[in-house]
Amino acid sequence: MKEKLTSIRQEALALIAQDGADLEQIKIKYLGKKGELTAVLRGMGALSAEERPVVGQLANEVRADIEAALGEKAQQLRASALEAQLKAEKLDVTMPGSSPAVGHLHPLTQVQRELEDIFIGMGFSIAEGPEVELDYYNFQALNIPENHPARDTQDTFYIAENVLLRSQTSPVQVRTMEHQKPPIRIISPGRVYRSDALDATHSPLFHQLEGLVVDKGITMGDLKGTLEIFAKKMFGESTRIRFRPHHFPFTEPSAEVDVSCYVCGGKGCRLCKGEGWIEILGAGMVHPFVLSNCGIDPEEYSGFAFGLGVERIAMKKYGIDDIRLFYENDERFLEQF
Ligand code: 2NM
Repeated sequence: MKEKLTSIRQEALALIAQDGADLEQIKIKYLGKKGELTAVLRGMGALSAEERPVVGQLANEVRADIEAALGEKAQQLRASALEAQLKAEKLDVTMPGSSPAVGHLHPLTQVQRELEDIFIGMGFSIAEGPEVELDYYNFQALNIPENHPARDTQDTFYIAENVLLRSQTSPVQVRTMEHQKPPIRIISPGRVYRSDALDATHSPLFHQLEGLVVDKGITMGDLKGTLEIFAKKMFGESTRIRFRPHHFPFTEPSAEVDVSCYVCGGKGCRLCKGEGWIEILGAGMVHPFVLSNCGIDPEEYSGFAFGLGVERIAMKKYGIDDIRLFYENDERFLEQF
């Protein structure tokens, strides 16, 4: 029986020592109710009175040894499992992080803000108004009566007979003159609409920035000086401007205004198509009819106004040849600005 007990111990300890030993299974096999050690103890009744305590003690030692080995092995397994887990979850805090993608303003918004900042710096305030306008404010008050040819070049979208999408931001200027006494010094940036087919240079929705100054004694000299400062701030200090006679129904006299080419300085290049000049805005002295339509006495006050297209300026500034790129929201285009 002693030999049996020693061989049980040897066998059990060898099994426990093996890699991947199933400890629960080993415990049942040797120490369980139907286990091998229990079977030996049950057979002790057949022993003599002298042998019984000796075998009993050995059996207890074997049980204690097996339990101790099981406990130790279980401890080892837990430790190596923890080590493996820590290794797998190791975090290297010195690794470079992945920075979140940060967006930015749309190029048209950037250019509009740049324009606004220049005029705010010259004492202008920003005025806003509705995009859905009355025929009166978009045309009639601006000296464009029904059947005037300017209604063709500024054809827009009608909501009702006398309600339309504004074709320019001038109605904002009219509304301002109606309720504000001179001196007036405002710019009106915003969306405008024309019934034009979309192509590389036209869009049925685009953005304008118009300016208006009304006070006593305002002259064409004030207009030229203001636009010259604007051109230098926008296109560089060496920029010159040039007025070409033109016609607008709401200004008299009227002009188209060019800036000297900021790429070639006026010699002629690809950007200015060999001209040396780039057309950027329209301007003029506010027509006396427009002033009196708005309740301002043209005998007492005079004013100048100008208007420019934000897309046009942005296209020149960035060398973009297709206006549609601004509206497609293709990130490969937008991320370049
Ligand atoms: C332009 C060109 C010339 C203009 C005129 C007015 C108003 F309301 F005062 F009459 N606002 N804007 C104007 C003048 C706009 O855009 C090319």
